[in-house]
Amino acid sequence: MEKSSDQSAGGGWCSCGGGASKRAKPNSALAVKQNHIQDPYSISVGGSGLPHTGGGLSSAGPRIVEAKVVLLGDSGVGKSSIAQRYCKNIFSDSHDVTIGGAYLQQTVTLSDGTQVKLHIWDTGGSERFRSMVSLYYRDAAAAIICYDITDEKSFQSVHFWVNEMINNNDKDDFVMVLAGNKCDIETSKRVVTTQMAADLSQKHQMILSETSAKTGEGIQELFKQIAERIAKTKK
Ligand SMILES: Nc1nc2c(ncn2[C@@H]2O[C@H](COP(=O)(O)OP(=O)(O)OP(=O)(O)O)[C@@H](O)[C@H]2O)c(=O)[nH]1
Ligand SMILES: [Mg+2]
Repeated sequence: MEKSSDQSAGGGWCSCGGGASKRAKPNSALAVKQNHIQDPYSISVGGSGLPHTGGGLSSAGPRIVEAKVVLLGDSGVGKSSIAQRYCKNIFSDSHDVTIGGAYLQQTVTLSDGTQVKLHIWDTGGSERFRSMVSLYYRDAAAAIICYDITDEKSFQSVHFWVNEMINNNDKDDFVMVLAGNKCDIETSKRVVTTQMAADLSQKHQMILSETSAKTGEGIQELFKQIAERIAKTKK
């Protein structure tokens, strides 16, 4: 794996007001029945936080919030690369297909001292894993729905992943983020414009972000924004 020290905290972030608003669950034929395989929720901590007083720091120590975050999207859009960049600051040019899901963890410290411990589930986007992926977003506090800005099909699939999340998540106040990845690739290859993404994110009340797992652009901001939203929701 190629090691990189590049962790740009550049642009790429655009919050379109989405987030943890309550969502109605539409009827969808796309909902997938859950299989009886290892339930990732039994190993991960769900969306619940620990007892706290509302402030970030108190005599009892910092407020600690724990939350489950799931990465969704078609195969090859860069979900694992985003997770690896964020948690390990590494990037690989190879596509190692994720089978089922992979777990990573990272803690974000907010400006008021609150520590948000993110339990990150990176899921496999390949069609053959779809039936098991629903296990990973059950009770997630946030979903990062990824597409590749050079691949229109992956953008069209966002509807599928949004419906999956809405129909299979037990909560109705989760945060949804739309992440357009691979924004380092030359402009002539881009097929999904920022405007197209902004329209879609507004429709589904999602936070919008453009990222590059390769350069690190937008990655830190993406997770920080999620942590802030989750911390706010749990007050
Ligand atoms: N240029 C560029 N390539 C990227 C970026 N992110 C990922 N890639 C490449 O895209 C390919 C797929 O990346 P993965 O992270 O494995 O994709 P994935 O979404 O996890 O795929 P599945 O596990 O099959 O669902 C790899 O060859 C990565 O190197 C990026 O930001 N920019
Ligand atoms: Mg993967």
